[in-house]
Amino acid sequence: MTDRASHKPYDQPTGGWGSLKSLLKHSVQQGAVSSGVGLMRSHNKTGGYMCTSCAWAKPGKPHLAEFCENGAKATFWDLTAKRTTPEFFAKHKVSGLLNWTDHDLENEGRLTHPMRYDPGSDTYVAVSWAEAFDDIGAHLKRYSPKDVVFYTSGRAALETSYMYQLLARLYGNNNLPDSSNMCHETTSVALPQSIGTPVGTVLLEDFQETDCILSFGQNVGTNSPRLLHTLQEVRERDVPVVVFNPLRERGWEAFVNPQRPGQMLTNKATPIATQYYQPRAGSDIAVMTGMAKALFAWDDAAQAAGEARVLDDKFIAAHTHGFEAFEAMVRGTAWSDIEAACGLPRDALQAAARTYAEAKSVIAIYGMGLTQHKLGVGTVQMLINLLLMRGNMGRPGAGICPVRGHSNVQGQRTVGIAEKTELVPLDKMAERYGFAPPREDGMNTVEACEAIAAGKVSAFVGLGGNFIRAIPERDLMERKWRDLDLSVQIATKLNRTHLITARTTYLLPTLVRSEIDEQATGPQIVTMEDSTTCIHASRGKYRPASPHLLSEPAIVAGIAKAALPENPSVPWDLWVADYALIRDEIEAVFPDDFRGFNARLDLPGGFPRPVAARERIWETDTGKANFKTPSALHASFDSGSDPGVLRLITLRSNDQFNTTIYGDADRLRGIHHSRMIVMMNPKDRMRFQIAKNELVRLTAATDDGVSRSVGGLQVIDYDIPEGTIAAYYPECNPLIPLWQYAEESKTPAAKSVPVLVHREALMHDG
Ligand SMILES: Nc1nc2c(c(=O)[nH]1)N[C@H]1C(S)=C(S)[C@@H](COP(=O)(O)OP(=O)(O)OC[C@H]3O[C@@H](n4cnc5c(=O)[nH]c(N)nc54)[C@H](O)[C@@H]3O)O[C@H]1N2
Ligand SMILES: Nc1nc2c(c(=O)[nH]1)N[C@H]1C(S)=C(S)[C@@H](COP(=O)(O)OP(=O)(O)OC[C@H]3O[C@@H](n4cnc5c(=O)[nH]c(N)nc54)[C@H](O)[C@@H]3O)O[C@H]1N2
Ligand SMILES: [Mo]
Repeated sequence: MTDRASHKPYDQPTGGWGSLKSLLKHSVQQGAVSSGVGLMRSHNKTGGYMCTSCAWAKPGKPHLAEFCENGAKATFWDLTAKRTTPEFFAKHKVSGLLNWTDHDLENEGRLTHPMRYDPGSDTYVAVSWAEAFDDIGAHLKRYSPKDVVFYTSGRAALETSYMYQLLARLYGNNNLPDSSNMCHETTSVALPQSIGTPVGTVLLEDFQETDCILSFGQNVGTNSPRLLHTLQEVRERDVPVVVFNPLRERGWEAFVNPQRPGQMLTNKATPIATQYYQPRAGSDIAVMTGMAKALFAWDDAAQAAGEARVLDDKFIAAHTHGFEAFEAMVRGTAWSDIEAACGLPRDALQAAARTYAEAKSVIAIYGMGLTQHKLGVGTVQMLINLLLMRGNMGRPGAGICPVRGHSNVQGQRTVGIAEKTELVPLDKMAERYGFAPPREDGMNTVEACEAIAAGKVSAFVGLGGNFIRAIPERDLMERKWRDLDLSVQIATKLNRTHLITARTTYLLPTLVRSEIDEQATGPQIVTMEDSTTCIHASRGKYRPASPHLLSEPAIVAGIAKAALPENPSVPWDLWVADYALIRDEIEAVFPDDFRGFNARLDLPGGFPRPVAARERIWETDTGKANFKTPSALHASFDSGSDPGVLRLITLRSNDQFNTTIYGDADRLRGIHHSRMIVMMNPKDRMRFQIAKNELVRLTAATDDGVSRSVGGLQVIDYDIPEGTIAAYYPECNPLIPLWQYAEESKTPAAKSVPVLVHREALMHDG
């Protein structure tokens, strides 16, 4: 990779030829065993495998190609011809590999053998599975159970996840942090308080009936491109789409569907957003307060004139609680404060509110732009308030639609991966497996980091993911990680977490979802839950990357058998031989969600779990849908009135899946050749007397005595509000203090991090 970035705003649509070109490039570079044709046959199709990229819904009547550029990229990288073998590890000392980039590490291809770190030679050496399990088991037996952490990244299937949470509980803790702790945990905390469900209420068919879509803080073109198929259909019915995002994300602007030959030939894009607003980072509560204020004013006028109400007063009276306090807050907030907080003028917010008020049924979509803030929970609840004002909950074409990240992140929670005991049917598990489950809440991701930093964790088992790259406070965490006694990493590709070794470190390679999972009773099926609560079966189609790989259920069982006393009610080997038996266990423990599980696996479009709020049944403390009044207009950490403090958004490029970096092209933002950039409004750049493309260093604007900094960032003039800047995750994670997380959900506040900017030239000059 070259180190200087180029930037030329991208004027092409999302999808279209640009996406086909990129897809082809990755197919060739990875020499993948799959091809476009293979993808068309099996990808996201009933009888095929489910995409490992995002969690967006898979329709019952799939398109000819039910995949997108980024799903295809993820699959080509999974099915790559490249291999990271014992010979590779023999050639490369781990301390040397620490200088490699994220891209270069994973670009070595699939791991092939179980490996153990050998401190003497500073290399990984191959071990047998039996040896690995025996030693891991012997280690685990030595620790106090509360000192071990069982992390999951959101890819593992429902079957694996169920076994994994049972392993943790039989071992003696609820320490089950999940990637969702860094992601939609805010949703999982906010929605139950407001509407009594931890998940979204919208099904794919609601998009056919909706009259308006509001979108906040989600980058559809990159992170859930298949949703664009749905949005295109929505736009063809002339339904307005109102977008709030500090950046003008290309996916929300223009889309050419690669599956429509006519559209490909003319390259005439479907415009997606009908209104696009660019608020400051962290200011969505102010935006929504402004919209609500407009609704109240129009409702007053309508009542005075004896016309139809703007608010759904009948719904509010019959179904909600807390309206008066919410109304008082909105009416009591001055327009000038709202405008100052979000940087948008009153008439812009009124125009957005007008579109909302004129639509009968409205869907609100959101992503990390709302969840990863100090007041993320309050922000999501404010969005619910807006929907409740007009009864947009629990009827067709309306509701809340959090767009989840990892392909089974939502499902893992459903089957018991949770550190909070109140979310898990422990009594049922106690009875079924004849044991006394630990009753104390376990650690989430931030708490696990705190405990590791405090030297209180003995062992960390990671079921997928790249923990150290994904979390905040990287410098401290990399140092403290070395004090762990044991690190066990179940993975498909080499990443930096594997290179920060503990006293004993194992790297256990596993299958990817598109590979055939052959067990004693034949090829196995696994299942996952999409963003809209629908459960799908997935069958691998390709030969495993190496004969030495084990499936995730087999690895979990291997560790469990070595670490735990025998328990006849938990027949690990039988479960691994036939995953249908695990599904029976899931059904027995979660009967409402999984009734008839094995029989309903292949329902086209998946089978939806019941969500009470869809029926206007509110499983909340009040038995009603709760209006929740936000505590402030701005959701980020207070940076005072110092104009030198900027709010940094850390986000994804179009060429990465989280910490897996496919390349350095962020095509949809027109940024190429380097990820070490910071997007800045030219007015800010000039205010700080920074030259175009100059290199700068960012430091966290904190006064806790810790210095947090990232240098070598090239400033790029960008269409972004003044005072807000943006740069890539994971490069900028060292800037995020561990204590800057969302209140209540503890989701790290990765959007609107308060930072200072320094010119590198000046720093060198002295
Ligand atoms: N190809 C690909 N697909 C992915 C992923 C990937 O890395 N690559 N990751 C997966 C995962 S785990 C997840 S969680 C999702 C993430 O998908 P997204 O939720 O889209 O997450 P980000 O890329 O972090 O982008 C957040 C968006 O919010 C905007 N934003 C930032 N701050 C604010 C704010 O204060 N207010 C508003 N209104 N907007 C704001 C940013 O400009 C950006 O457009 O995608 C999933 N899908
Ligand atoms: N600053 C900042 N930080 C963030 C975010 C942000 O927006 N900004 N986003 C946060 C979010 S939303 C998330 S979800 C986290 C992501 O955190 P993680 O989920 O921990 O990270 P990933 O990058 O998805 O993990 C990639 C690794 O998973 C392994 N892997 C891939 N497929 C499989 C598989 O099928 N099985 C197994 N066992 N392993 C597999 C590979 O070895 C690969 O290297 O990061 C969070 N961190
Ligand atoms: Mo995520």
